[in-house]
Amino acid sequence: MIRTIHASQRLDSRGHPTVQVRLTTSAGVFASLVPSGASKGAYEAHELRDQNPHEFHGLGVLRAVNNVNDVIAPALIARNFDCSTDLARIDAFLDSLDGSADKSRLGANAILGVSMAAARAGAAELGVPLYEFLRRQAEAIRPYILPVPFFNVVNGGVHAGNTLPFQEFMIAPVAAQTMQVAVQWGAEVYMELKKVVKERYGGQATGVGDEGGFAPPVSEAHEVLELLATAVNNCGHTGKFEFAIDAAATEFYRPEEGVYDLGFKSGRPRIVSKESLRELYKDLITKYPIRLIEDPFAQDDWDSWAQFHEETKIEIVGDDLLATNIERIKVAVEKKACNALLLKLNQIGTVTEAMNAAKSSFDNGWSVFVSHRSGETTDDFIADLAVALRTGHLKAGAPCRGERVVKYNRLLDIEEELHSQGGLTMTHYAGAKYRSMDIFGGL
Ligand code: 2PG
Ligand code: MG
Repeated sequence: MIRTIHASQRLDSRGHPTVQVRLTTSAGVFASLVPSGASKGAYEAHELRDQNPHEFHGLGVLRAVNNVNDVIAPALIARNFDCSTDLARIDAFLDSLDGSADKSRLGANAILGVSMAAARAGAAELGVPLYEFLRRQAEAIRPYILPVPFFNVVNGGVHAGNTLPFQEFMIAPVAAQTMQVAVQWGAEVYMELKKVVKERYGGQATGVGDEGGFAPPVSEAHEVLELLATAVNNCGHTGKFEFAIDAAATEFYRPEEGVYDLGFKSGRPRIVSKESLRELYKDLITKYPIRLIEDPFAQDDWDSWAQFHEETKIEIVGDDLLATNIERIKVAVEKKACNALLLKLNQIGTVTEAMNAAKSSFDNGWSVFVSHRSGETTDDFIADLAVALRTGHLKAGAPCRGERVVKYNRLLDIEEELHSQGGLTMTHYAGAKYRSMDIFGGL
């Protein structure tokens, strides 16, 4: 039974206010911190901000905090839910208490904080780790799968001050055999990349963006991919990594004209047609080991998505396109727009709905890629979530900045814990098979 629920305003990794929740049961106190995006899609659940220009430039979350303390806490406590068995019911109750279609009344940031803390309480009451509690909730099979970490080592788009239009350039150590080796290789390439960036662009270029990746003064994707290839080769890791891009193309789409502006950050337009953008991706895929592209097109440019999907075999991940929303997933399946879901808890607002979005994606033969937000916290919930749902891959930024490495460190803890309990029969690192994993089977 829940005894108390208390929310407070705290800071995220950008120094913006966010919601912290502390939920108490007989098993202890369980906390959560809610993340926040910068390249937000139009179909995401509503993040409630105070809009008071005199505090935090309007970004305060005291209304969301008060909604937890004054509305959610009394109503939820009165229902006598048991966190160990009732997470789905708790989440459904939170959704109905809000009553709006996009959680705009109470705020998805208020609701998610409570949902995550309730899941932690449920795990503690059963005496199991969070990943095991979430696995049971999702009715996922075992063995556990440790996800391939997609390290975002070069930042662009709205996550960095350079003129690079694409938002994220990721490296994935698919040839590693364990999470421990995967993280080591990722960190080695990251350190080497710093040297390469410094040699080419000077020491000032080694500052990092919102997700811990470098943000050198480049504008072209192929320049970045050259840097990545050089760093990987210098480390002796040739052939062991796949590359991935999150273009976050909604940010540079011009819907009135139906074109994309690759110069959107430089003040000098560099207009490309949908066809040229598609050709650019295809060219990059043939030249570099790119196996995943996220948001190659804008959230409403369905035809471009479908055409690109038909023409390439790589993983095409819907982020803004899907917003972790089952209704959007249905449309995307119908239109054959993509073949993978980007799973972000705060896009939908409860743990249960996010898990249902993952299940529906797996049901349709897609893969699922778990994600952090660019405004993150030291909460490591998504590491357990990725293991629980057997998603095979996850992105949590560079192997740098506390709010990023806390997720990778948690995955190392989980691996160590599982190895010490059951050896390799209990757990596998997904490796190159990350796309064929799901809650029902694989490996
Ligand atoms: C994305 C995310 C996380 P943001 O676009 O995938 O990397 O960025 O949280 O800013 O939406
Ligand atoms: Mg994205």
